[in-house]
Amino acid sequence: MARAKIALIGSGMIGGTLAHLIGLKELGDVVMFDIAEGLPQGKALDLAESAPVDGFNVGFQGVNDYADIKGADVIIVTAGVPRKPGMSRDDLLEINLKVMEQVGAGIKKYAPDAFVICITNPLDAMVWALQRVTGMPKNQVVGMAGVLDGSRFRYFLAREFDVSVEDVTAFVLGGHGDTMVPLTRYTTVAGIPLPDLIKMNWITHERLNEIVQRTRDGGAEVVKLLKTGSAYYAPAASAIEMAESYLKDKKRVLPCAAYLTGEYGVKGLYIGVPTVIGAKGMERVIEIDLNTHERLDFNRSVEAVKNLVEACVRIAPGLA
Ligand code: A3D
Repeated sequence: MARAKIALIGSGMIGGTLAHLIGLKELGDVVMFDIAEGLPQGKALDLAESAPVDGFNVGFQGVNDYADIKGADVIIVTAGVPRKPGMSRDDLLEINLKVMEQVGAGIKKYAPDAFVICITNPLDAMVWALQRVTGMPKNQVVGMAGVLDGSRFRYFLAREFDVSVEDVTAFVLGGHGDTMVPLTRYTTVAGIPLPDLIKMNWITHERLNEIVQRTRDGGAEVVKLLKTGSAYYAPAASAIEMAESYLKDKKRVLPCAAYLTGEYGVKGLYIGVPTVIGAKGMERVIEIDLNTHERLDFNRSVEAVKNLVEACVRIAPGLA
């Protein structure tokens, strides 16, 4: 059976990490695309030279021509610019929207049957623009954010409780911005929800609120430390989890930015919600019950995404 073909559009910090993880997990052959000449070729060669040591059989190709992504099964998009200290994700909108128009045109022409995972920020607006430009089925184009935000929340909680990260499950919904919604009621340690852990005196409300806020600021915390760019190990690992669920038809229940057609009372926007990812792409949106407080937070987050999409339409009216 032929190996899967995975195209990475953008071969920067996340792109390079994605390629390395794909090699180590032998998920498929990798085509690394970038507008910078030599960058994808150099990274592809370097990664290929690590294969004999790590013992994996995966091809790496670095390219500057969209024709080389032809027939890709999965495409992960990180093309664009990341944040610098002091910038919000939304500050990247104008420049990255232009990048999405180029990337979308390339995907539409050469790999319209691929499963596309967008990572470029501001995520919920960029994945919306990418779907609009490609015209691809909406279950075939998704955004990665919830797995990463959830992973940050899980890590902070595991540290707090001094338990394995494996036993903490978390739900972070809404847009991937300052208004994201970590749902404490649906976050558990080995199935025990956080409200019960408060009753068991594992944590106070106040401390939990601090961890929720640290989760919301998780991306900015890394940006501030790095000074030159944003996080890439955890974002890459998160997108790989989604790609693997698609390629192996695992039907993992993963939060992702999915196109909503009335679920959660939202129509025509990409918003972070729990989904099932399998061989048919984003196969199902899972609609969970939100209480009044959670619903208010979620709606506030939806409003922020709506404003970003409206800003996209002002810049590129053709996308409406
Ligand atoms: P970086 O290392 O700068 O890589 C981006 C790459 O895109 C560079 O190699 C550029 O040459 C390339 N590029 C720029 N314009 C184009 C173009 N028109 N066509 C093709 N390639 C182009 O950034 P990074 O890998 O650290 O981050 C990539 C994106 O992911 C940024 O927008 C980040 O904000 C975003 N990001 C999102 C998350 C989420 O959770 C959603 C997390 C972290 C970063």
